Amino acid sequence: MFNKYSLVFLLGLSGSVAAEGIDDAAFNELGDLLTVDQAQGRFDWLEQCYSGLMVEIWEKTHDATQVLTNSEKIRQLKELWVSQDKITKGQVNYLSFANADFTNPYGWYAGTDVTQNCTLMPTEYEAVALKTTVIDHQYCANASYDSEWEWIASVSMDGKTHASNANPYTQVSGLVFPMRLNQEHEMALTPGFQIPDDPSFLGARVWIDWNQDGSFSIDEMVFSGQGSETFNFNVAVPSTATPGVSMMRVAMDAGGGFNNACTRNWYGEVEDYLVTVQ
Ligand SMILES: [Ca+2]
Repeated sequence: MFNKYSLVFLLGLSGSVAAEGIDDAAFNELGDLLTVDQAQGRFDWLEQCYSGLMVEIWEKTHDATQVLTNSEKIRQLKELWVSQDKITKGQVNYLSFANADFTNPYGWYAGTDVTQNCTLMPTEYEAVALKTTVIDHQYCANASYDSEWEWIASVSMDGKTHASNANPYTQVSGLVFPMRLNQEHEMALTPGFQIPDDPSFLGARVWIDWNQDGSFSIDEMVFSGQGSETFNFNVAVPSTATPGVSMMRVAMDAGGGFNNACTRNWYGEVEDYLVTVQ
């Protein structure tokens, strides 16, 4: 199913199970599918927050008798996983963390941007996989000019929910919505308001890159609505959709919003999610 989604090796930091024992379902459950940008951010975040762990990984995967500085060891890992060549090909490697049985009971994910605060990894977690990015194109940037008064509070599909605070733009990692060809999926978008007693009227839109060409075309807009309350609707996956991992963009804009997924929103939020189509 995930042809570009390979488990290159298990780091075996505390005797992990063999790679063959991990099926696609477990992968999907683990989530943590990153874009190229996020994978680069993951490396930089780990270098900043967990440099000791990175050195440990170098020592477990190299001839540890070599005398090198820690920064050189980390540089070598970067050259292996995040080289310019890999960035160009859209196939950057990144570490994913979970406990030894590949579950993520705390819902903890390593950062995906060096500006994110360091967070404490649950003690029983370890680096369980070196993954390869699955989205090999960059989508057009979008964000709101102002997310102070209105924002996207939550996005749900088939009961799986991502809730968040106000931001102009969020690339959501650590959660993937599974979709199936020719099937309908129930979605709910809930707006957040600075003054809940006086909610704004806003436009909400959703696009999914069904053909995985890296752009959200107008016929890939799967929802458009206006209101002040939760938007409930179904999305049908077209039979022509390309199976694999793709991107879904959600936008809410009290300025009304735009059918063009790349036009910058005024008052609200834009969120991008990964979906898998099977
Ligand atoms: Ca497209």
